[in-house]
Amino acid sequence: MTKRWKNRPPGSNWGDFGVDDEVGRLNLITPERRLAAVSEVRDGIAFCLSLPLDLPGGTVLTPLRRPPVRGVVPREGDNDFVNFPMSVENPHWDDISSDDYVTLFTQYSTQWDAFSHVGRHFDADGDGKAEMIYYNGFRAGVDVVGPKDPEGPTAKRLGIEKMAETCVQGRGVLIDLNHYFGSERRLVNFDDIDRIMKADSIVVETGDMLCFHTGYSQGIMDMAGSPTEQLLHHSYPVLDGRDDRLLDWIDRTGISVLIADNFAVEGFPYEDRPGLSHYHGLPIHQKCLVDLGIHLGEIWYLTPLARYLREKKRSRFLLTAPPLRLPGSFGSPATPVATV
Ligand code: UVW
Repeated sequence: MTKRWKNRPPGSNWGDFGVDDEVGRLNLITPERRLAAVSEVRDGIAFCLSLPLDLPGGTVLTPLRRPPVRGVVPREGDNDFVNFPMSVENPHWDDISSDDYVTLFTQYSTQWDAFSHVGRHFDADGDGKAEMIYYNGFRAGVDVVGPKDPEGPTAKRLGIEKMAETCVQGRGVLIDLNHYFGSERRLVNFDDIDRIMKADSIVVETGDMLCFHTGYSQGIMDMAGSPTEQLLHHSYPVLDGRDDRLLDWIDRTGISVLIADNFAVEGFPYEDRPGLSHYHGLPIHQKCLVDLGIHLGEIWYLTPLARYLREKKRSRFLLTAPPLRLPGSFGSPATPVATV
C-alpha cells in the first residue's frame, strides 16, 4: 500500500500499525492479553453496560441526535407483522410472528465513536495547505464521503464495522471518579487520576480497555426519560482535555480504548480561548480518535459494575463490547458486557 501522508501529526502513531491500518490501538489486544482478561473472571457474574437505547430521552443532550423510532413491517391484507398468523401463508402452519424496524441515531445513547467520527484540518500531504484528514491520514471527501457522493454518505475507510471485526474483547479496568467527586461537575486532570489510582491500587497495562465511572448515566437512568439540562450539561465529572499531562498519560498507558459513562468523555464544550485563532474543540477526541487510534466509548452504564468492583476491592474484569457491524457507519450503539 502507498503511504497517503508525508507529515504525521506530532505525537501521533500513524503508520506504526501499518500504513493501511484502520483499527489503531485495538491491535494491542493480542490473544495473550485476551487470555489474561479471561483470567479476571472469578465470580461468573455479568453486567450489561448499556443504557436502554431510548435514553437519555428527548433532545436536551443535543438536538442533533434523536431517540430511536421503531415501526412494524406491513404484511398481507390488513395484517401488520405483529402477532402475525403464519397460516395466512400456509394454512397448515399454526405459528405466529412479529418483526419490526428502527431508525436509530447511532450516537444517541450508549455508543462507540468510529475513527471516521472526528478528524481535523492538517497538512498531511506537505503541500503547505491543511486538508481534512482522519486517523492514519485517511481523507475527507475520498475515504469519508457525504450524501452528495454517489456512494455516500459512508466511511469507505475507518467505518465502525472495522472495529466490530476485531470483536472488541479484552481486559477492562475501571477508575471510579464518582466515588471521589460525586455528582459535582468538575474537570478531572492527571493529578486527580494519579491520586485515585494510587488510593485504589489500580494498575493500567498495555492493551487495557479503560473505563471512567462518573455516575452520569445513573443520573440519566434515575430521570427515566426526562433528563434536565442541569444533569446533562452541568453535573458529574468530565476529563480535562486541556491538561497536556493527561493527554500524555493516555498515550503512555498503552490503553486500547477509552470509555466513560458521560456524554463526551471530556468537558465539551470548553471555554473559548481568546487570542488563539485555531485550537481543538475536543482535545481528547483529537488525541484518541485522530492521533493515536483509540476508540472512545460514551454514555455507557457503569454504576452497578463500579459498585460491585468497589465492594470486592477490584478494578479489573473481562469486557466484551463490539459495536454493530454496520458498514460505513461513523459510530454505533453498543451493548457491552462486563464479566467479573
Ligand atoms: C460530542 O458530540 C461532543 O462528542 P461525541 O460526538 O463523541 O458524542
